[in-house]
Amino acid sequence: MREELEKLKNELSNKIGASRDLEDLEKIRVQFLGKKGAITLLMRSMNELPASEKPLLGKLLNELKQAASRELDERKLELQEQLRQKQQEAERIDITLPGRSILTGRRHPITLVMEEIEDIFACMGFQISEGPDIELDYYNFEALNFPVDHPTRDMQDSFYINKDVLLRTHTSPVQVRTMEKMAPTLPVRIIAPGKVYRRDDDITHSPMFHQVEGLVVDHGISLADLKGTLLLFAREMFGPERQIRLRPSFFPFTEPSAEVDISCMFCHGLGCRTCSDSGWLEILGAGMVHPNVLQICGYDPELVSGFAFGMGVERIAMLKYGIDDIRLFYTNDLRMLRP
Ligand code: 2NL
Repeated sequence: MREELEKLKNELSNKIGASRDLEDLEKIRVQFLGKKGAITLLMRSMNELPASEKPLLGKLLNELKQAASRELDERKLELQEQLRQKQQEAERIDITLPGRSILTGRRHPITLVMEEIEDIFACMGFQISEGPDIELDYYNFEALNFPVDHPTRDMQDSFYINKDVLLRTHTSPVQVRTMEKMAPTLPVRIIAPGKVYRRDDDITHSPMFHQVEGLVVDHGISLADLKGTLLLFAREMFGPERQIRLRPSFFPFTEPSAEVDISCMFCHGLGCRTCSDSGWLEILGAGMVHPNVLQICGYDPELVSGFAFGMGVERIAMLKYGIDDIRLFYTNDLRMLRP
């Protein structure tokens, strides 16, 4: 019996020594210490031994069992450590490799300029108003005092969906809708930023572009209010030394109407290529809201008056960033978006 135990012990040690991984080792544990394992069976057969041999053999058997457990545990730790090392080796990160740089962008110049315009007017107490890009002829032309035979009402100049529906050619319909909702509440003090559409395509015109329009309606609004507001805007946008000038013009929805110029910030009024030697740059159109428009939108032109203006965002952005071809904004040149 003693010899048998010695043999079993050697056999176990050899097998443990030869085990290559944790599964191997588990199989060995079951072989010796499992329910039907060699050591377990021996312990069960103790009953059949003569009483005189029990104490000694029992002791030896217990020692064997403990030694087996210990050896198995030790080998298990060893194999676990081996496995851990192998995994670590496989997952090793070369911290000397250069990192992958994260591509960052920034807002498109059109968005930047539009937000800057919004901020300047928001500081003067204007609310931001928005409306649909697909508009009714009524809001785009009719309510704005356009005569039926006006050239932009022609199919050649605007994108019609049917005879009553088109892509808006300016953001004025947003202001008409806002007045219609608000009337007769005062004051109306809004700006309408957004996309507009016209059948135009060259280096200074795109079939889709952006506009910001502004509108103020209240008691006693005069051309002086318009001039003061636009002078403040010009100085915030293009520098504190800017001057503005108003030249007579015509729009169906304002009377009187004006083109508004700022003193050229490239040559400070001396004359240069950008301002065609005039010293002035045209940046927007404006005027006093036509009484017919006020009437249609629910305000009494005998009691209230208003001023309005409109500017092309692309034109402002081209002047501000020295961009000479409008199409650069829309051709996905990533230089437009690099920080
Ligand atoms: C331009 C000129 C302008 C307006 C837009 C307007 C809106 C209403 C009533 C009266 Cl609801 N006027 N807007 C007025 C004058 C000029 O835009 O050259 N835009 C690019």
